[in-house]
Amino acid sequence: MRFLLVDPPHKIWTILRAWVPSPGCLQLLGYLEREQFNIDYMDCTLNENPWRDLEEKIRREKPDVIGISVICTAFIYDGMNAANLIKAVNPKSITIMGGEHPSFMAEETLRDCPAIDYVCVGEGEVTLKEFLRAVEKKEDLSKVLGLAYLNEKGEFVYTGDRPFIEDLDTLPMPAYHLAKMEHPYVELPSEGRRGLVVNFSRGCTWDCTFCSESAFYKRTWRKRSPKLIADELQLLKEKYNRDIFYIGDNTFNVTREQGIGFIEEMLKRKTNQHFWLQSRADLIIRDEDLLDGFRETGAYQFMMGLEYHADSVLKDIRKRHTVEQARKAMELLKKHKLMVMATLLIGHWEETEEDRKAFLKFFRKYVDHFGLNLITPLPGTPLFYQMKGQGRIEDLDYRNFDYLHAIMPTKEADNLEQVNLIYKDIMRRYYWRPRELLKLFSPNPILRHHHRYYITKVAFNIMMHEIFGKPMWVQPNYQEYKDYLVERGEALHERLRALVK
Ligand code: B12
Ligand code: SF4
Repeated sequence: MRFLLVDPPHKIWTILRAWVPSPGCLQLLGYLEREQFNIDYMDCTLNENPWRDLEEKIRREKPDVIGISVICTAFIYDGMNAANLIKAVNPKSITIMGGEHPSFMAEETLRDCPAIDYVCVGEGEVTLKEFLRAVEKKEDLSKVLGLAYLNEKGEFVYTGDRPFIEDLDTLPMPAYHLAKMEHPYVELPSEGRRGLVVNFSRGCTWDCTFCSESAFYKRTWRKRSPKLIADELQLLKEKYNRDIFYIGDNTFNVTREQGIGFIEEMLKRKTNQHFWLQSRADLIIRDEDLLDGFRETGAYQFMMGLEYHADSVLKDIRKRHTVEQARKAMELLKKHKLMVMATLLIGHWEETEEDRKAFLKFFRKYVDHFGLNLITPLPGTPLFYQMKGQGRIEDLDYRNFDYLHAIMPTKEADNLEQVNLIYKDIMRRYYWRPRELLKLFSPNPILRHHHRYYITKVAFNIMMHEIFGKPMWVQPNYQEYKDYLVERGEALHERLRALVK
């Protein structure tokens, strides 16, 4: 039986132009390979003609089962369109979709897109293995935990929660050999050419209301042990020449032991690699004595979800740190010569122009990288249900659920366009300051590189667009599915056209 895992054609992270294989897909593939399945992988984000190439591959190879990975809500329609195309080309291929969004919205996803046969709810490895075995042996799929589907009567069936894998160290190394690691697109240009995104833990023990990660992993946290992390980083250096990483673990040092273990292991290996890690303000304060150690391993930046400058808002979103802690954490990072990347959330209901002035004043003093986001009620999160209940979600086009588009109005800005303008205005006010432009000449090579990249490639492009109407940068190989269908002409019949998202 042949299984193909597809990362469907979707937009890359335009704001930093990060173009990397999905760590989740590579982990799934490594696991299935160890279980000796006949597997294949297609990361459509790297194809020059992604829809055409996907179509040709399905037509040529007719895989028995095709998995579609959707890691962001914003990609759900891309995943659905991939399923539609697959079924149009080979109706016999069984499709199964996985990822956070379809897990949370399994019934909606299945009803919205009949081309998806199954949804894997939750963590994928064991469910997918059991699913593929059951398909192979024609066994009863209702016995496979973690599956959702519509039965012959069209009723929604959920087979029950799949327990989490207890020990992530039992998972094999992600299947980097199946990714196109040498493809020229695969890089993190804002950080450096040989960049990559990796992931060594799952979940988080906090419960911020807007966080889909904590909801998906039910407020639990599991991690790979430092030795295996170091093995993976070393392999990436030696075999793939990768030396700068965005470590995607939402909260890297949930325990001190994890931080200490990482530092000890990486100092032993001396791989001369560089890391952008993520953490929380309270954990940075707790682990102040480890910050020099982190820097010596090659860590250059901590990204923290500092979100806002007012305790009332932090309380409202259950952030469980205070403004004072945020300030202290930023000061400590600076003191230990680590860069501060703050991810921030604006667009709160009560927010006023005065608040935004105070917000900018507070953060611009410390922040090296300004990760401005608009608060987004991601499906599955407490915020989503809360906002839905209050009727505040005004845009239900999931394409826009990327933290960069307004989804909800505020009390003051009662239409979404106004909120979008507020976002752009803050970006402008932050970046076009002499102090920010001076970073272009910073003695810190990583900061200098990042700013040169961001200001010259991204911000300048946006400014030229806004002032002179010059075209914005577009991902050269991204194509809307509907445009592909137009290009491809009459070949697809009406029924399938109607399903296009
Ligand atoms: C890697 C990553 C990226 C990469 C994506 C690369 C790629 N090719 O897809 C980059 C850096 C480009 C990226 C970009 C963005 N990302 Co991102 N990213 C991550 C990150 C750090 C790791 C994901 C991961 O690998 N997790 C580990 C694996 C094991 O988990 P997993 O992917 O969920 O996969 C498991 C299951 O879901 C399931 N599964 C997944 N696929 C499939 C398929 C099948 C068939 C089956 C059976 C099962 C299955 O099994 C897997 C293994 O158990 C997560 C944060 C995190 N720590 O999870 C955020 C995250 C996924 N990103 C997120 C977001 C919002 C974005 C952005 C919109 C930017 C932003 N503002 O933050 C952009 C999207 C760009 C755009 N076009 O709009 C959110 C998504 C929230 C949501 N529900 O939408 C997350 C959760 C971060 C967060 N907490 O906010 N991202
Ligand atoms: S601390 Fe970060 S990862 Fe943890 S629940 Fe809050 S937003 Fe999510």
